Amino acid sequence: MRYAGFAMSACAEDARGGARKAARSRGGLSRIGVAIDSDLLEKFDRLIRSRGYTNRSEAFRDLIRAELVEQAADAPDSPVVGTVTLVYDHNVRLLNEKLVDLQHEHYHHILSTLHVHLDHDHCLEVLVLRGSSRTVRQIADALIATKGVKLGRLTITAAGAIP
Ligand code: NI
Repeated sequence: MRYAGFAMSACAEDARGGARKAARSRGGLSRIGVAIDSDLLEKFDRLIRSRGYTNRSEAFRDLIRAELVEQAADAPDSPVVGTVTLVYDHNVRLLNEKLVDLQHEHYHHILSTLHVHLDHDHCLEVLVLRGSSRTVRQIADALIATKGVKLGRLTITAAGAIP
């Protein structure tokens, strides 16, 4: 076991003003110490370095936030914002019409759409949806499952305050 030194890095970072996100939170900044296996810590350091983090505290806070948002979005009635990315072949008969019909059925949940003509055959669409977690997932599933849609992905984030 090795002491990971989160408290120290949090202090140093604070002095540089890098912890603005945390400092702005209502509760102020708490400093904690975390005991962690050396092997696990090395893996964690490698992971966060590969993702561009320059200190553990920021990575640690972002991981906690992501878990909290994910847990909140698991509840079907939670208000969420979802981003749906679709790639489809616009030559597939009636596909465009089907996707547009689906979107108009749920127009009050669709905040914005972006259409990019990827190449001669393929279109990329990005939709931003807002609603309950259940509704956003249902709309996304219907769009992604439409015949002719080659790739589809939904990313959900909390619609309210991010912790
Ligand atoms: Ni297109």
